Amino acid sequence: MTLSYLERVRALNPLVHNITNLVVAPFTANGLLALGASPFMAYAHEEVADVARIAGAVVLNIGTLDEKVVQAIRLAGQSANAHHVPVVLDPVGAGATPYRTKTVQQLVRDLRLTVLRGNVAEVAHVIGVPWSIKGVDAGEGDEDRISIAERAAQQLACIVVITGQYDIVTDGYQTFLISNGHVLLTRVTGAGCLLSSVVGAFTAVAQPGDNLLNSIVEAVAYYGVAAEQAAALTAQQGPGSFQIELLNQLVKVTPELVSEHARIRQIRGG
Ligand code: ATP
Ligand code: TZP
Ligand code: MG
Ligand code: MG
Repeated sequence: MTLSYLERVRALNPLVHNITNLVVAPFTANGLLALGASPFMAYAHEEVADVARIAGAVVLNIGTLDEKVVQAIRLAGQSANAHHVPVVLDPVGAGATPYRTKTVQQLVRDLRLTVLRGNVAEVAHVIGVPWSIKGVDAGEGDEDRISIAERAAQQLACIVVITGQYDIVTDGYQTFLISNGHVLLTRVTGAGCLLSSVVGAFTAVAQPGDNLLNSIVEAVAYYGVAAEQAAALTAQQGPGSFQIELLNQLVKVTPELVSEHARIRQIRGG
């Protein structure tokens, strides 16, 4: 696979509209800037439709939801759908409470998603499969993770990214496993949320005729390679230094380094 979407993001500096949670907003904005995208956090009901319309991608994240945020998400998503702007949904904590599960299941009925990105428990609950979850962190479940990802992608007609020790990227018919990343990512809050926004930036630069699935695979591998580089430089110090170094590496990692270090395996389709 030629890995060139990263260069395109850096060249085009796409505007990424984020409606995200109050835990991760600054880290997400800094991570998008480090990648080479242009983050915009905008929540007011009076403006979200206008922002979504002009954005390269819209990233919707229910991490600290309330009814005002959910309505902002709905308005931004509807505007993005109407104007053919890609939509990424991060269903943070789906399954943790009935309110989160009900809200996210209603959102996926009302909006057309380009990408759904979450941990296995969150994606399972979006499609009504039981899986243990503690707050925003996935627990254990009985079903096969790959099958959950593929079923979710087929049901929602979108690309699904399930992250964890290894990452699954699928459109329901072609499926890739990516085993980059580092366990220190689990010690930094917002590592998953930032990845959702990075994925959003990659969807923003896809042109008609591009292979969107390949671009998402590249986004996930790029992020994992950046984390590996950051961990190699800071493992002795711990998660605080790692978090800062991750931002540095999101700037420094080149497409060539991604190609060299990516561990990508296609396990279905192709
Ligand atoms: P959770 O809340 O369950 O941690 P999340 O939304 O934070 O989910 P993660 O699944 O942690 O998202 O994924 C974020 C990034 O961390 C991804 O790049 C993923 O590959 C990486 N990652 C997660 N767990 C591990 C691990 N054990 N080893 C290596 N990388 C990991
Ligand atoms: N609580 C509500 S949202 C949030 C927390 C801790 C951030 C979750 O971020 P991530 O990327 O899913 O770990
Ligand atoms: Mg995590
Ligand atoms: Mg998450």
